[in-house]
Amino acid sequence: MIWNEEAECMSPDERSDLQLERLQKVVKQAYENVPYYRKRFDDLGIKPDDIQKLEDIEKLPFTTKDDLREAYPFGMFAVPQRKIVEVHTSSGTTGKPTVSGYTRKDLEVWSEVMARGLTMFGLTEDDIIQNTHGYGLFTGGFGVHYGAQNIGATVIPISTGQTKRQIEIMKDFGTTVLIFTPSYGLYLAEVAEEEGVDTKKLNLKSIGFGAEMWTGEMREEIERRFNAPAYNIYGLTEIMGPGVALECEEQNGLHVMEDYFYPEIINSETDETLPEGERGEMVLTTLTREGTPLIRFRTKDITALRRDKCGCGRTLAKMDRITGRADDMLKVKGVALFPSQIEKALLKMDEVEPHYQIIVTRPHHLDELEVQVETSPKLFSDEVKELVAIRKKIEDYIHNEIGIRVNVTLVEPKTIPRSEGKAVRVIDKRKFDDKED
Ligand code: DLL
Repeated sequence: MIWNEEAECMSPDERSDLQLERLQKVVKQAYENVPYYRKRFDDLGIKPDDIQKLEDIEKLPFTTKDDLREAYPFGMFAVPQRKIVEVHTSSGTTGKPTVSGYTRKDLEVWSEVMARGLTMFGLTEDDIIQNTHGYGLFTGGFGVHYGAQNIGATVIPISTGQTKRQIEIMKDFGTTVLIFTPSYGLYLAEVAEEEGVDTKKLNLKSIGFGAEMWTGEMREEIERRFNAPAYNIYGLTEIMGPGVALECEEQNGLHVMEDYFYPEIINSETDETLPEGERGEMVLTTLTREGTPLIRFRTKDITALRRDKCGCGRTLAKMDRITGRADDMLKVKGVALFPSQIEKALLKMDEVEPHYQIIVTRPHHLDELEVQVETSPKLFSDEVKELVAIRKKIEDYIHNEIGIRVNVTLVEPKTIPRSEGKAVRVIDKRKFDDKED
């Protein structure tokens, strides 16, 4: 089934016309109503009228997460605040988050794109969908909720956590569609097994999962454990939340909701736009967003776009699943963090050297973060009692900085490998790129 055949199966020419019309409008709105865009455009000598064809988008400046942080909290709103009916923020726990503001119409678009995606997963009004995404400032909970209700399915807004209860409800309510982040899904399966519940025998017909990177192996494991196909959901707070792109039954790339979000792939070093099929950084422009319209937002997510015919009949371009980042952002337990935040915490302490390495693993399907820190030579000869106290102190400092608890290991002075160029700060053992392994 296709939720909105007219929009999803439109001819490429018709769609380009629609995109251009919407692009011209959104650029004008941003220029007229967001001082940040007016200044950027004026500095570059660009006027909204310069957009005469879709390729003219390349004349426009990029918007970055830092630009949004500077406009914190409401500086990017293109409408008066009374027109904003909901806000969400990015998941970073410290520093200023980025704020996304939604008008009533923006929420309608959100529920439309999510309804399209959930229909791809087979959701109908006869289904019972259990949404384990967090409801709150995180966009996962509400995005899925709006889309599922638009379809008319029965939503169980259980949110994250309470894992045993999730399993009980799944069984008792006869959940048919389950939504989770891949790591939480695998954890859920593990707990179910411990509880003696056979997840293969549940009533599930499909699964939607996203919000973080995963491997082909992880998908196989999820599908095997729950005995249901699992479909990828991509999105980001700044643009909308989940619903920017979703996977159809072909399970081979995600259809980008191009009539609402204009995708480009660029070389993140040279900023050049790349042709179809080449891997690079995804840049997105919101085509109808009223609350916080964004022009050429640099997602830092690495992917490629493809326009070959899809067996499902949709003509929306497809993006490959995300397998890397153009920066060193890590998503650990669903929280975005940068190694620099850990460094900042370490620099506050006299007892340790600023030589550290972050090791991310996923031992029981849940992320674990270990920070190895070199002690100073003096400290290393101290008593164990002292070392334990220091370790606790570092853990507290880091917790304070990034909002999640990590395991700190103190290592001997000069044992963390030095590098000639960029230091290798992060060793991510979760391995997301099957192709490169
Ligand atoms: O994670 C939105 C979302 C919620 C997507 C629920 C899917 C399901 P943020 O917290 O702002 O928003 O994080 C956005 O997460 O730039 C990617 O790096 C990463 N990400 C999101 N979806 C995927 C995915 C939500 N399917 C950032 N695969 C993005 C890989 C993903 N990475």
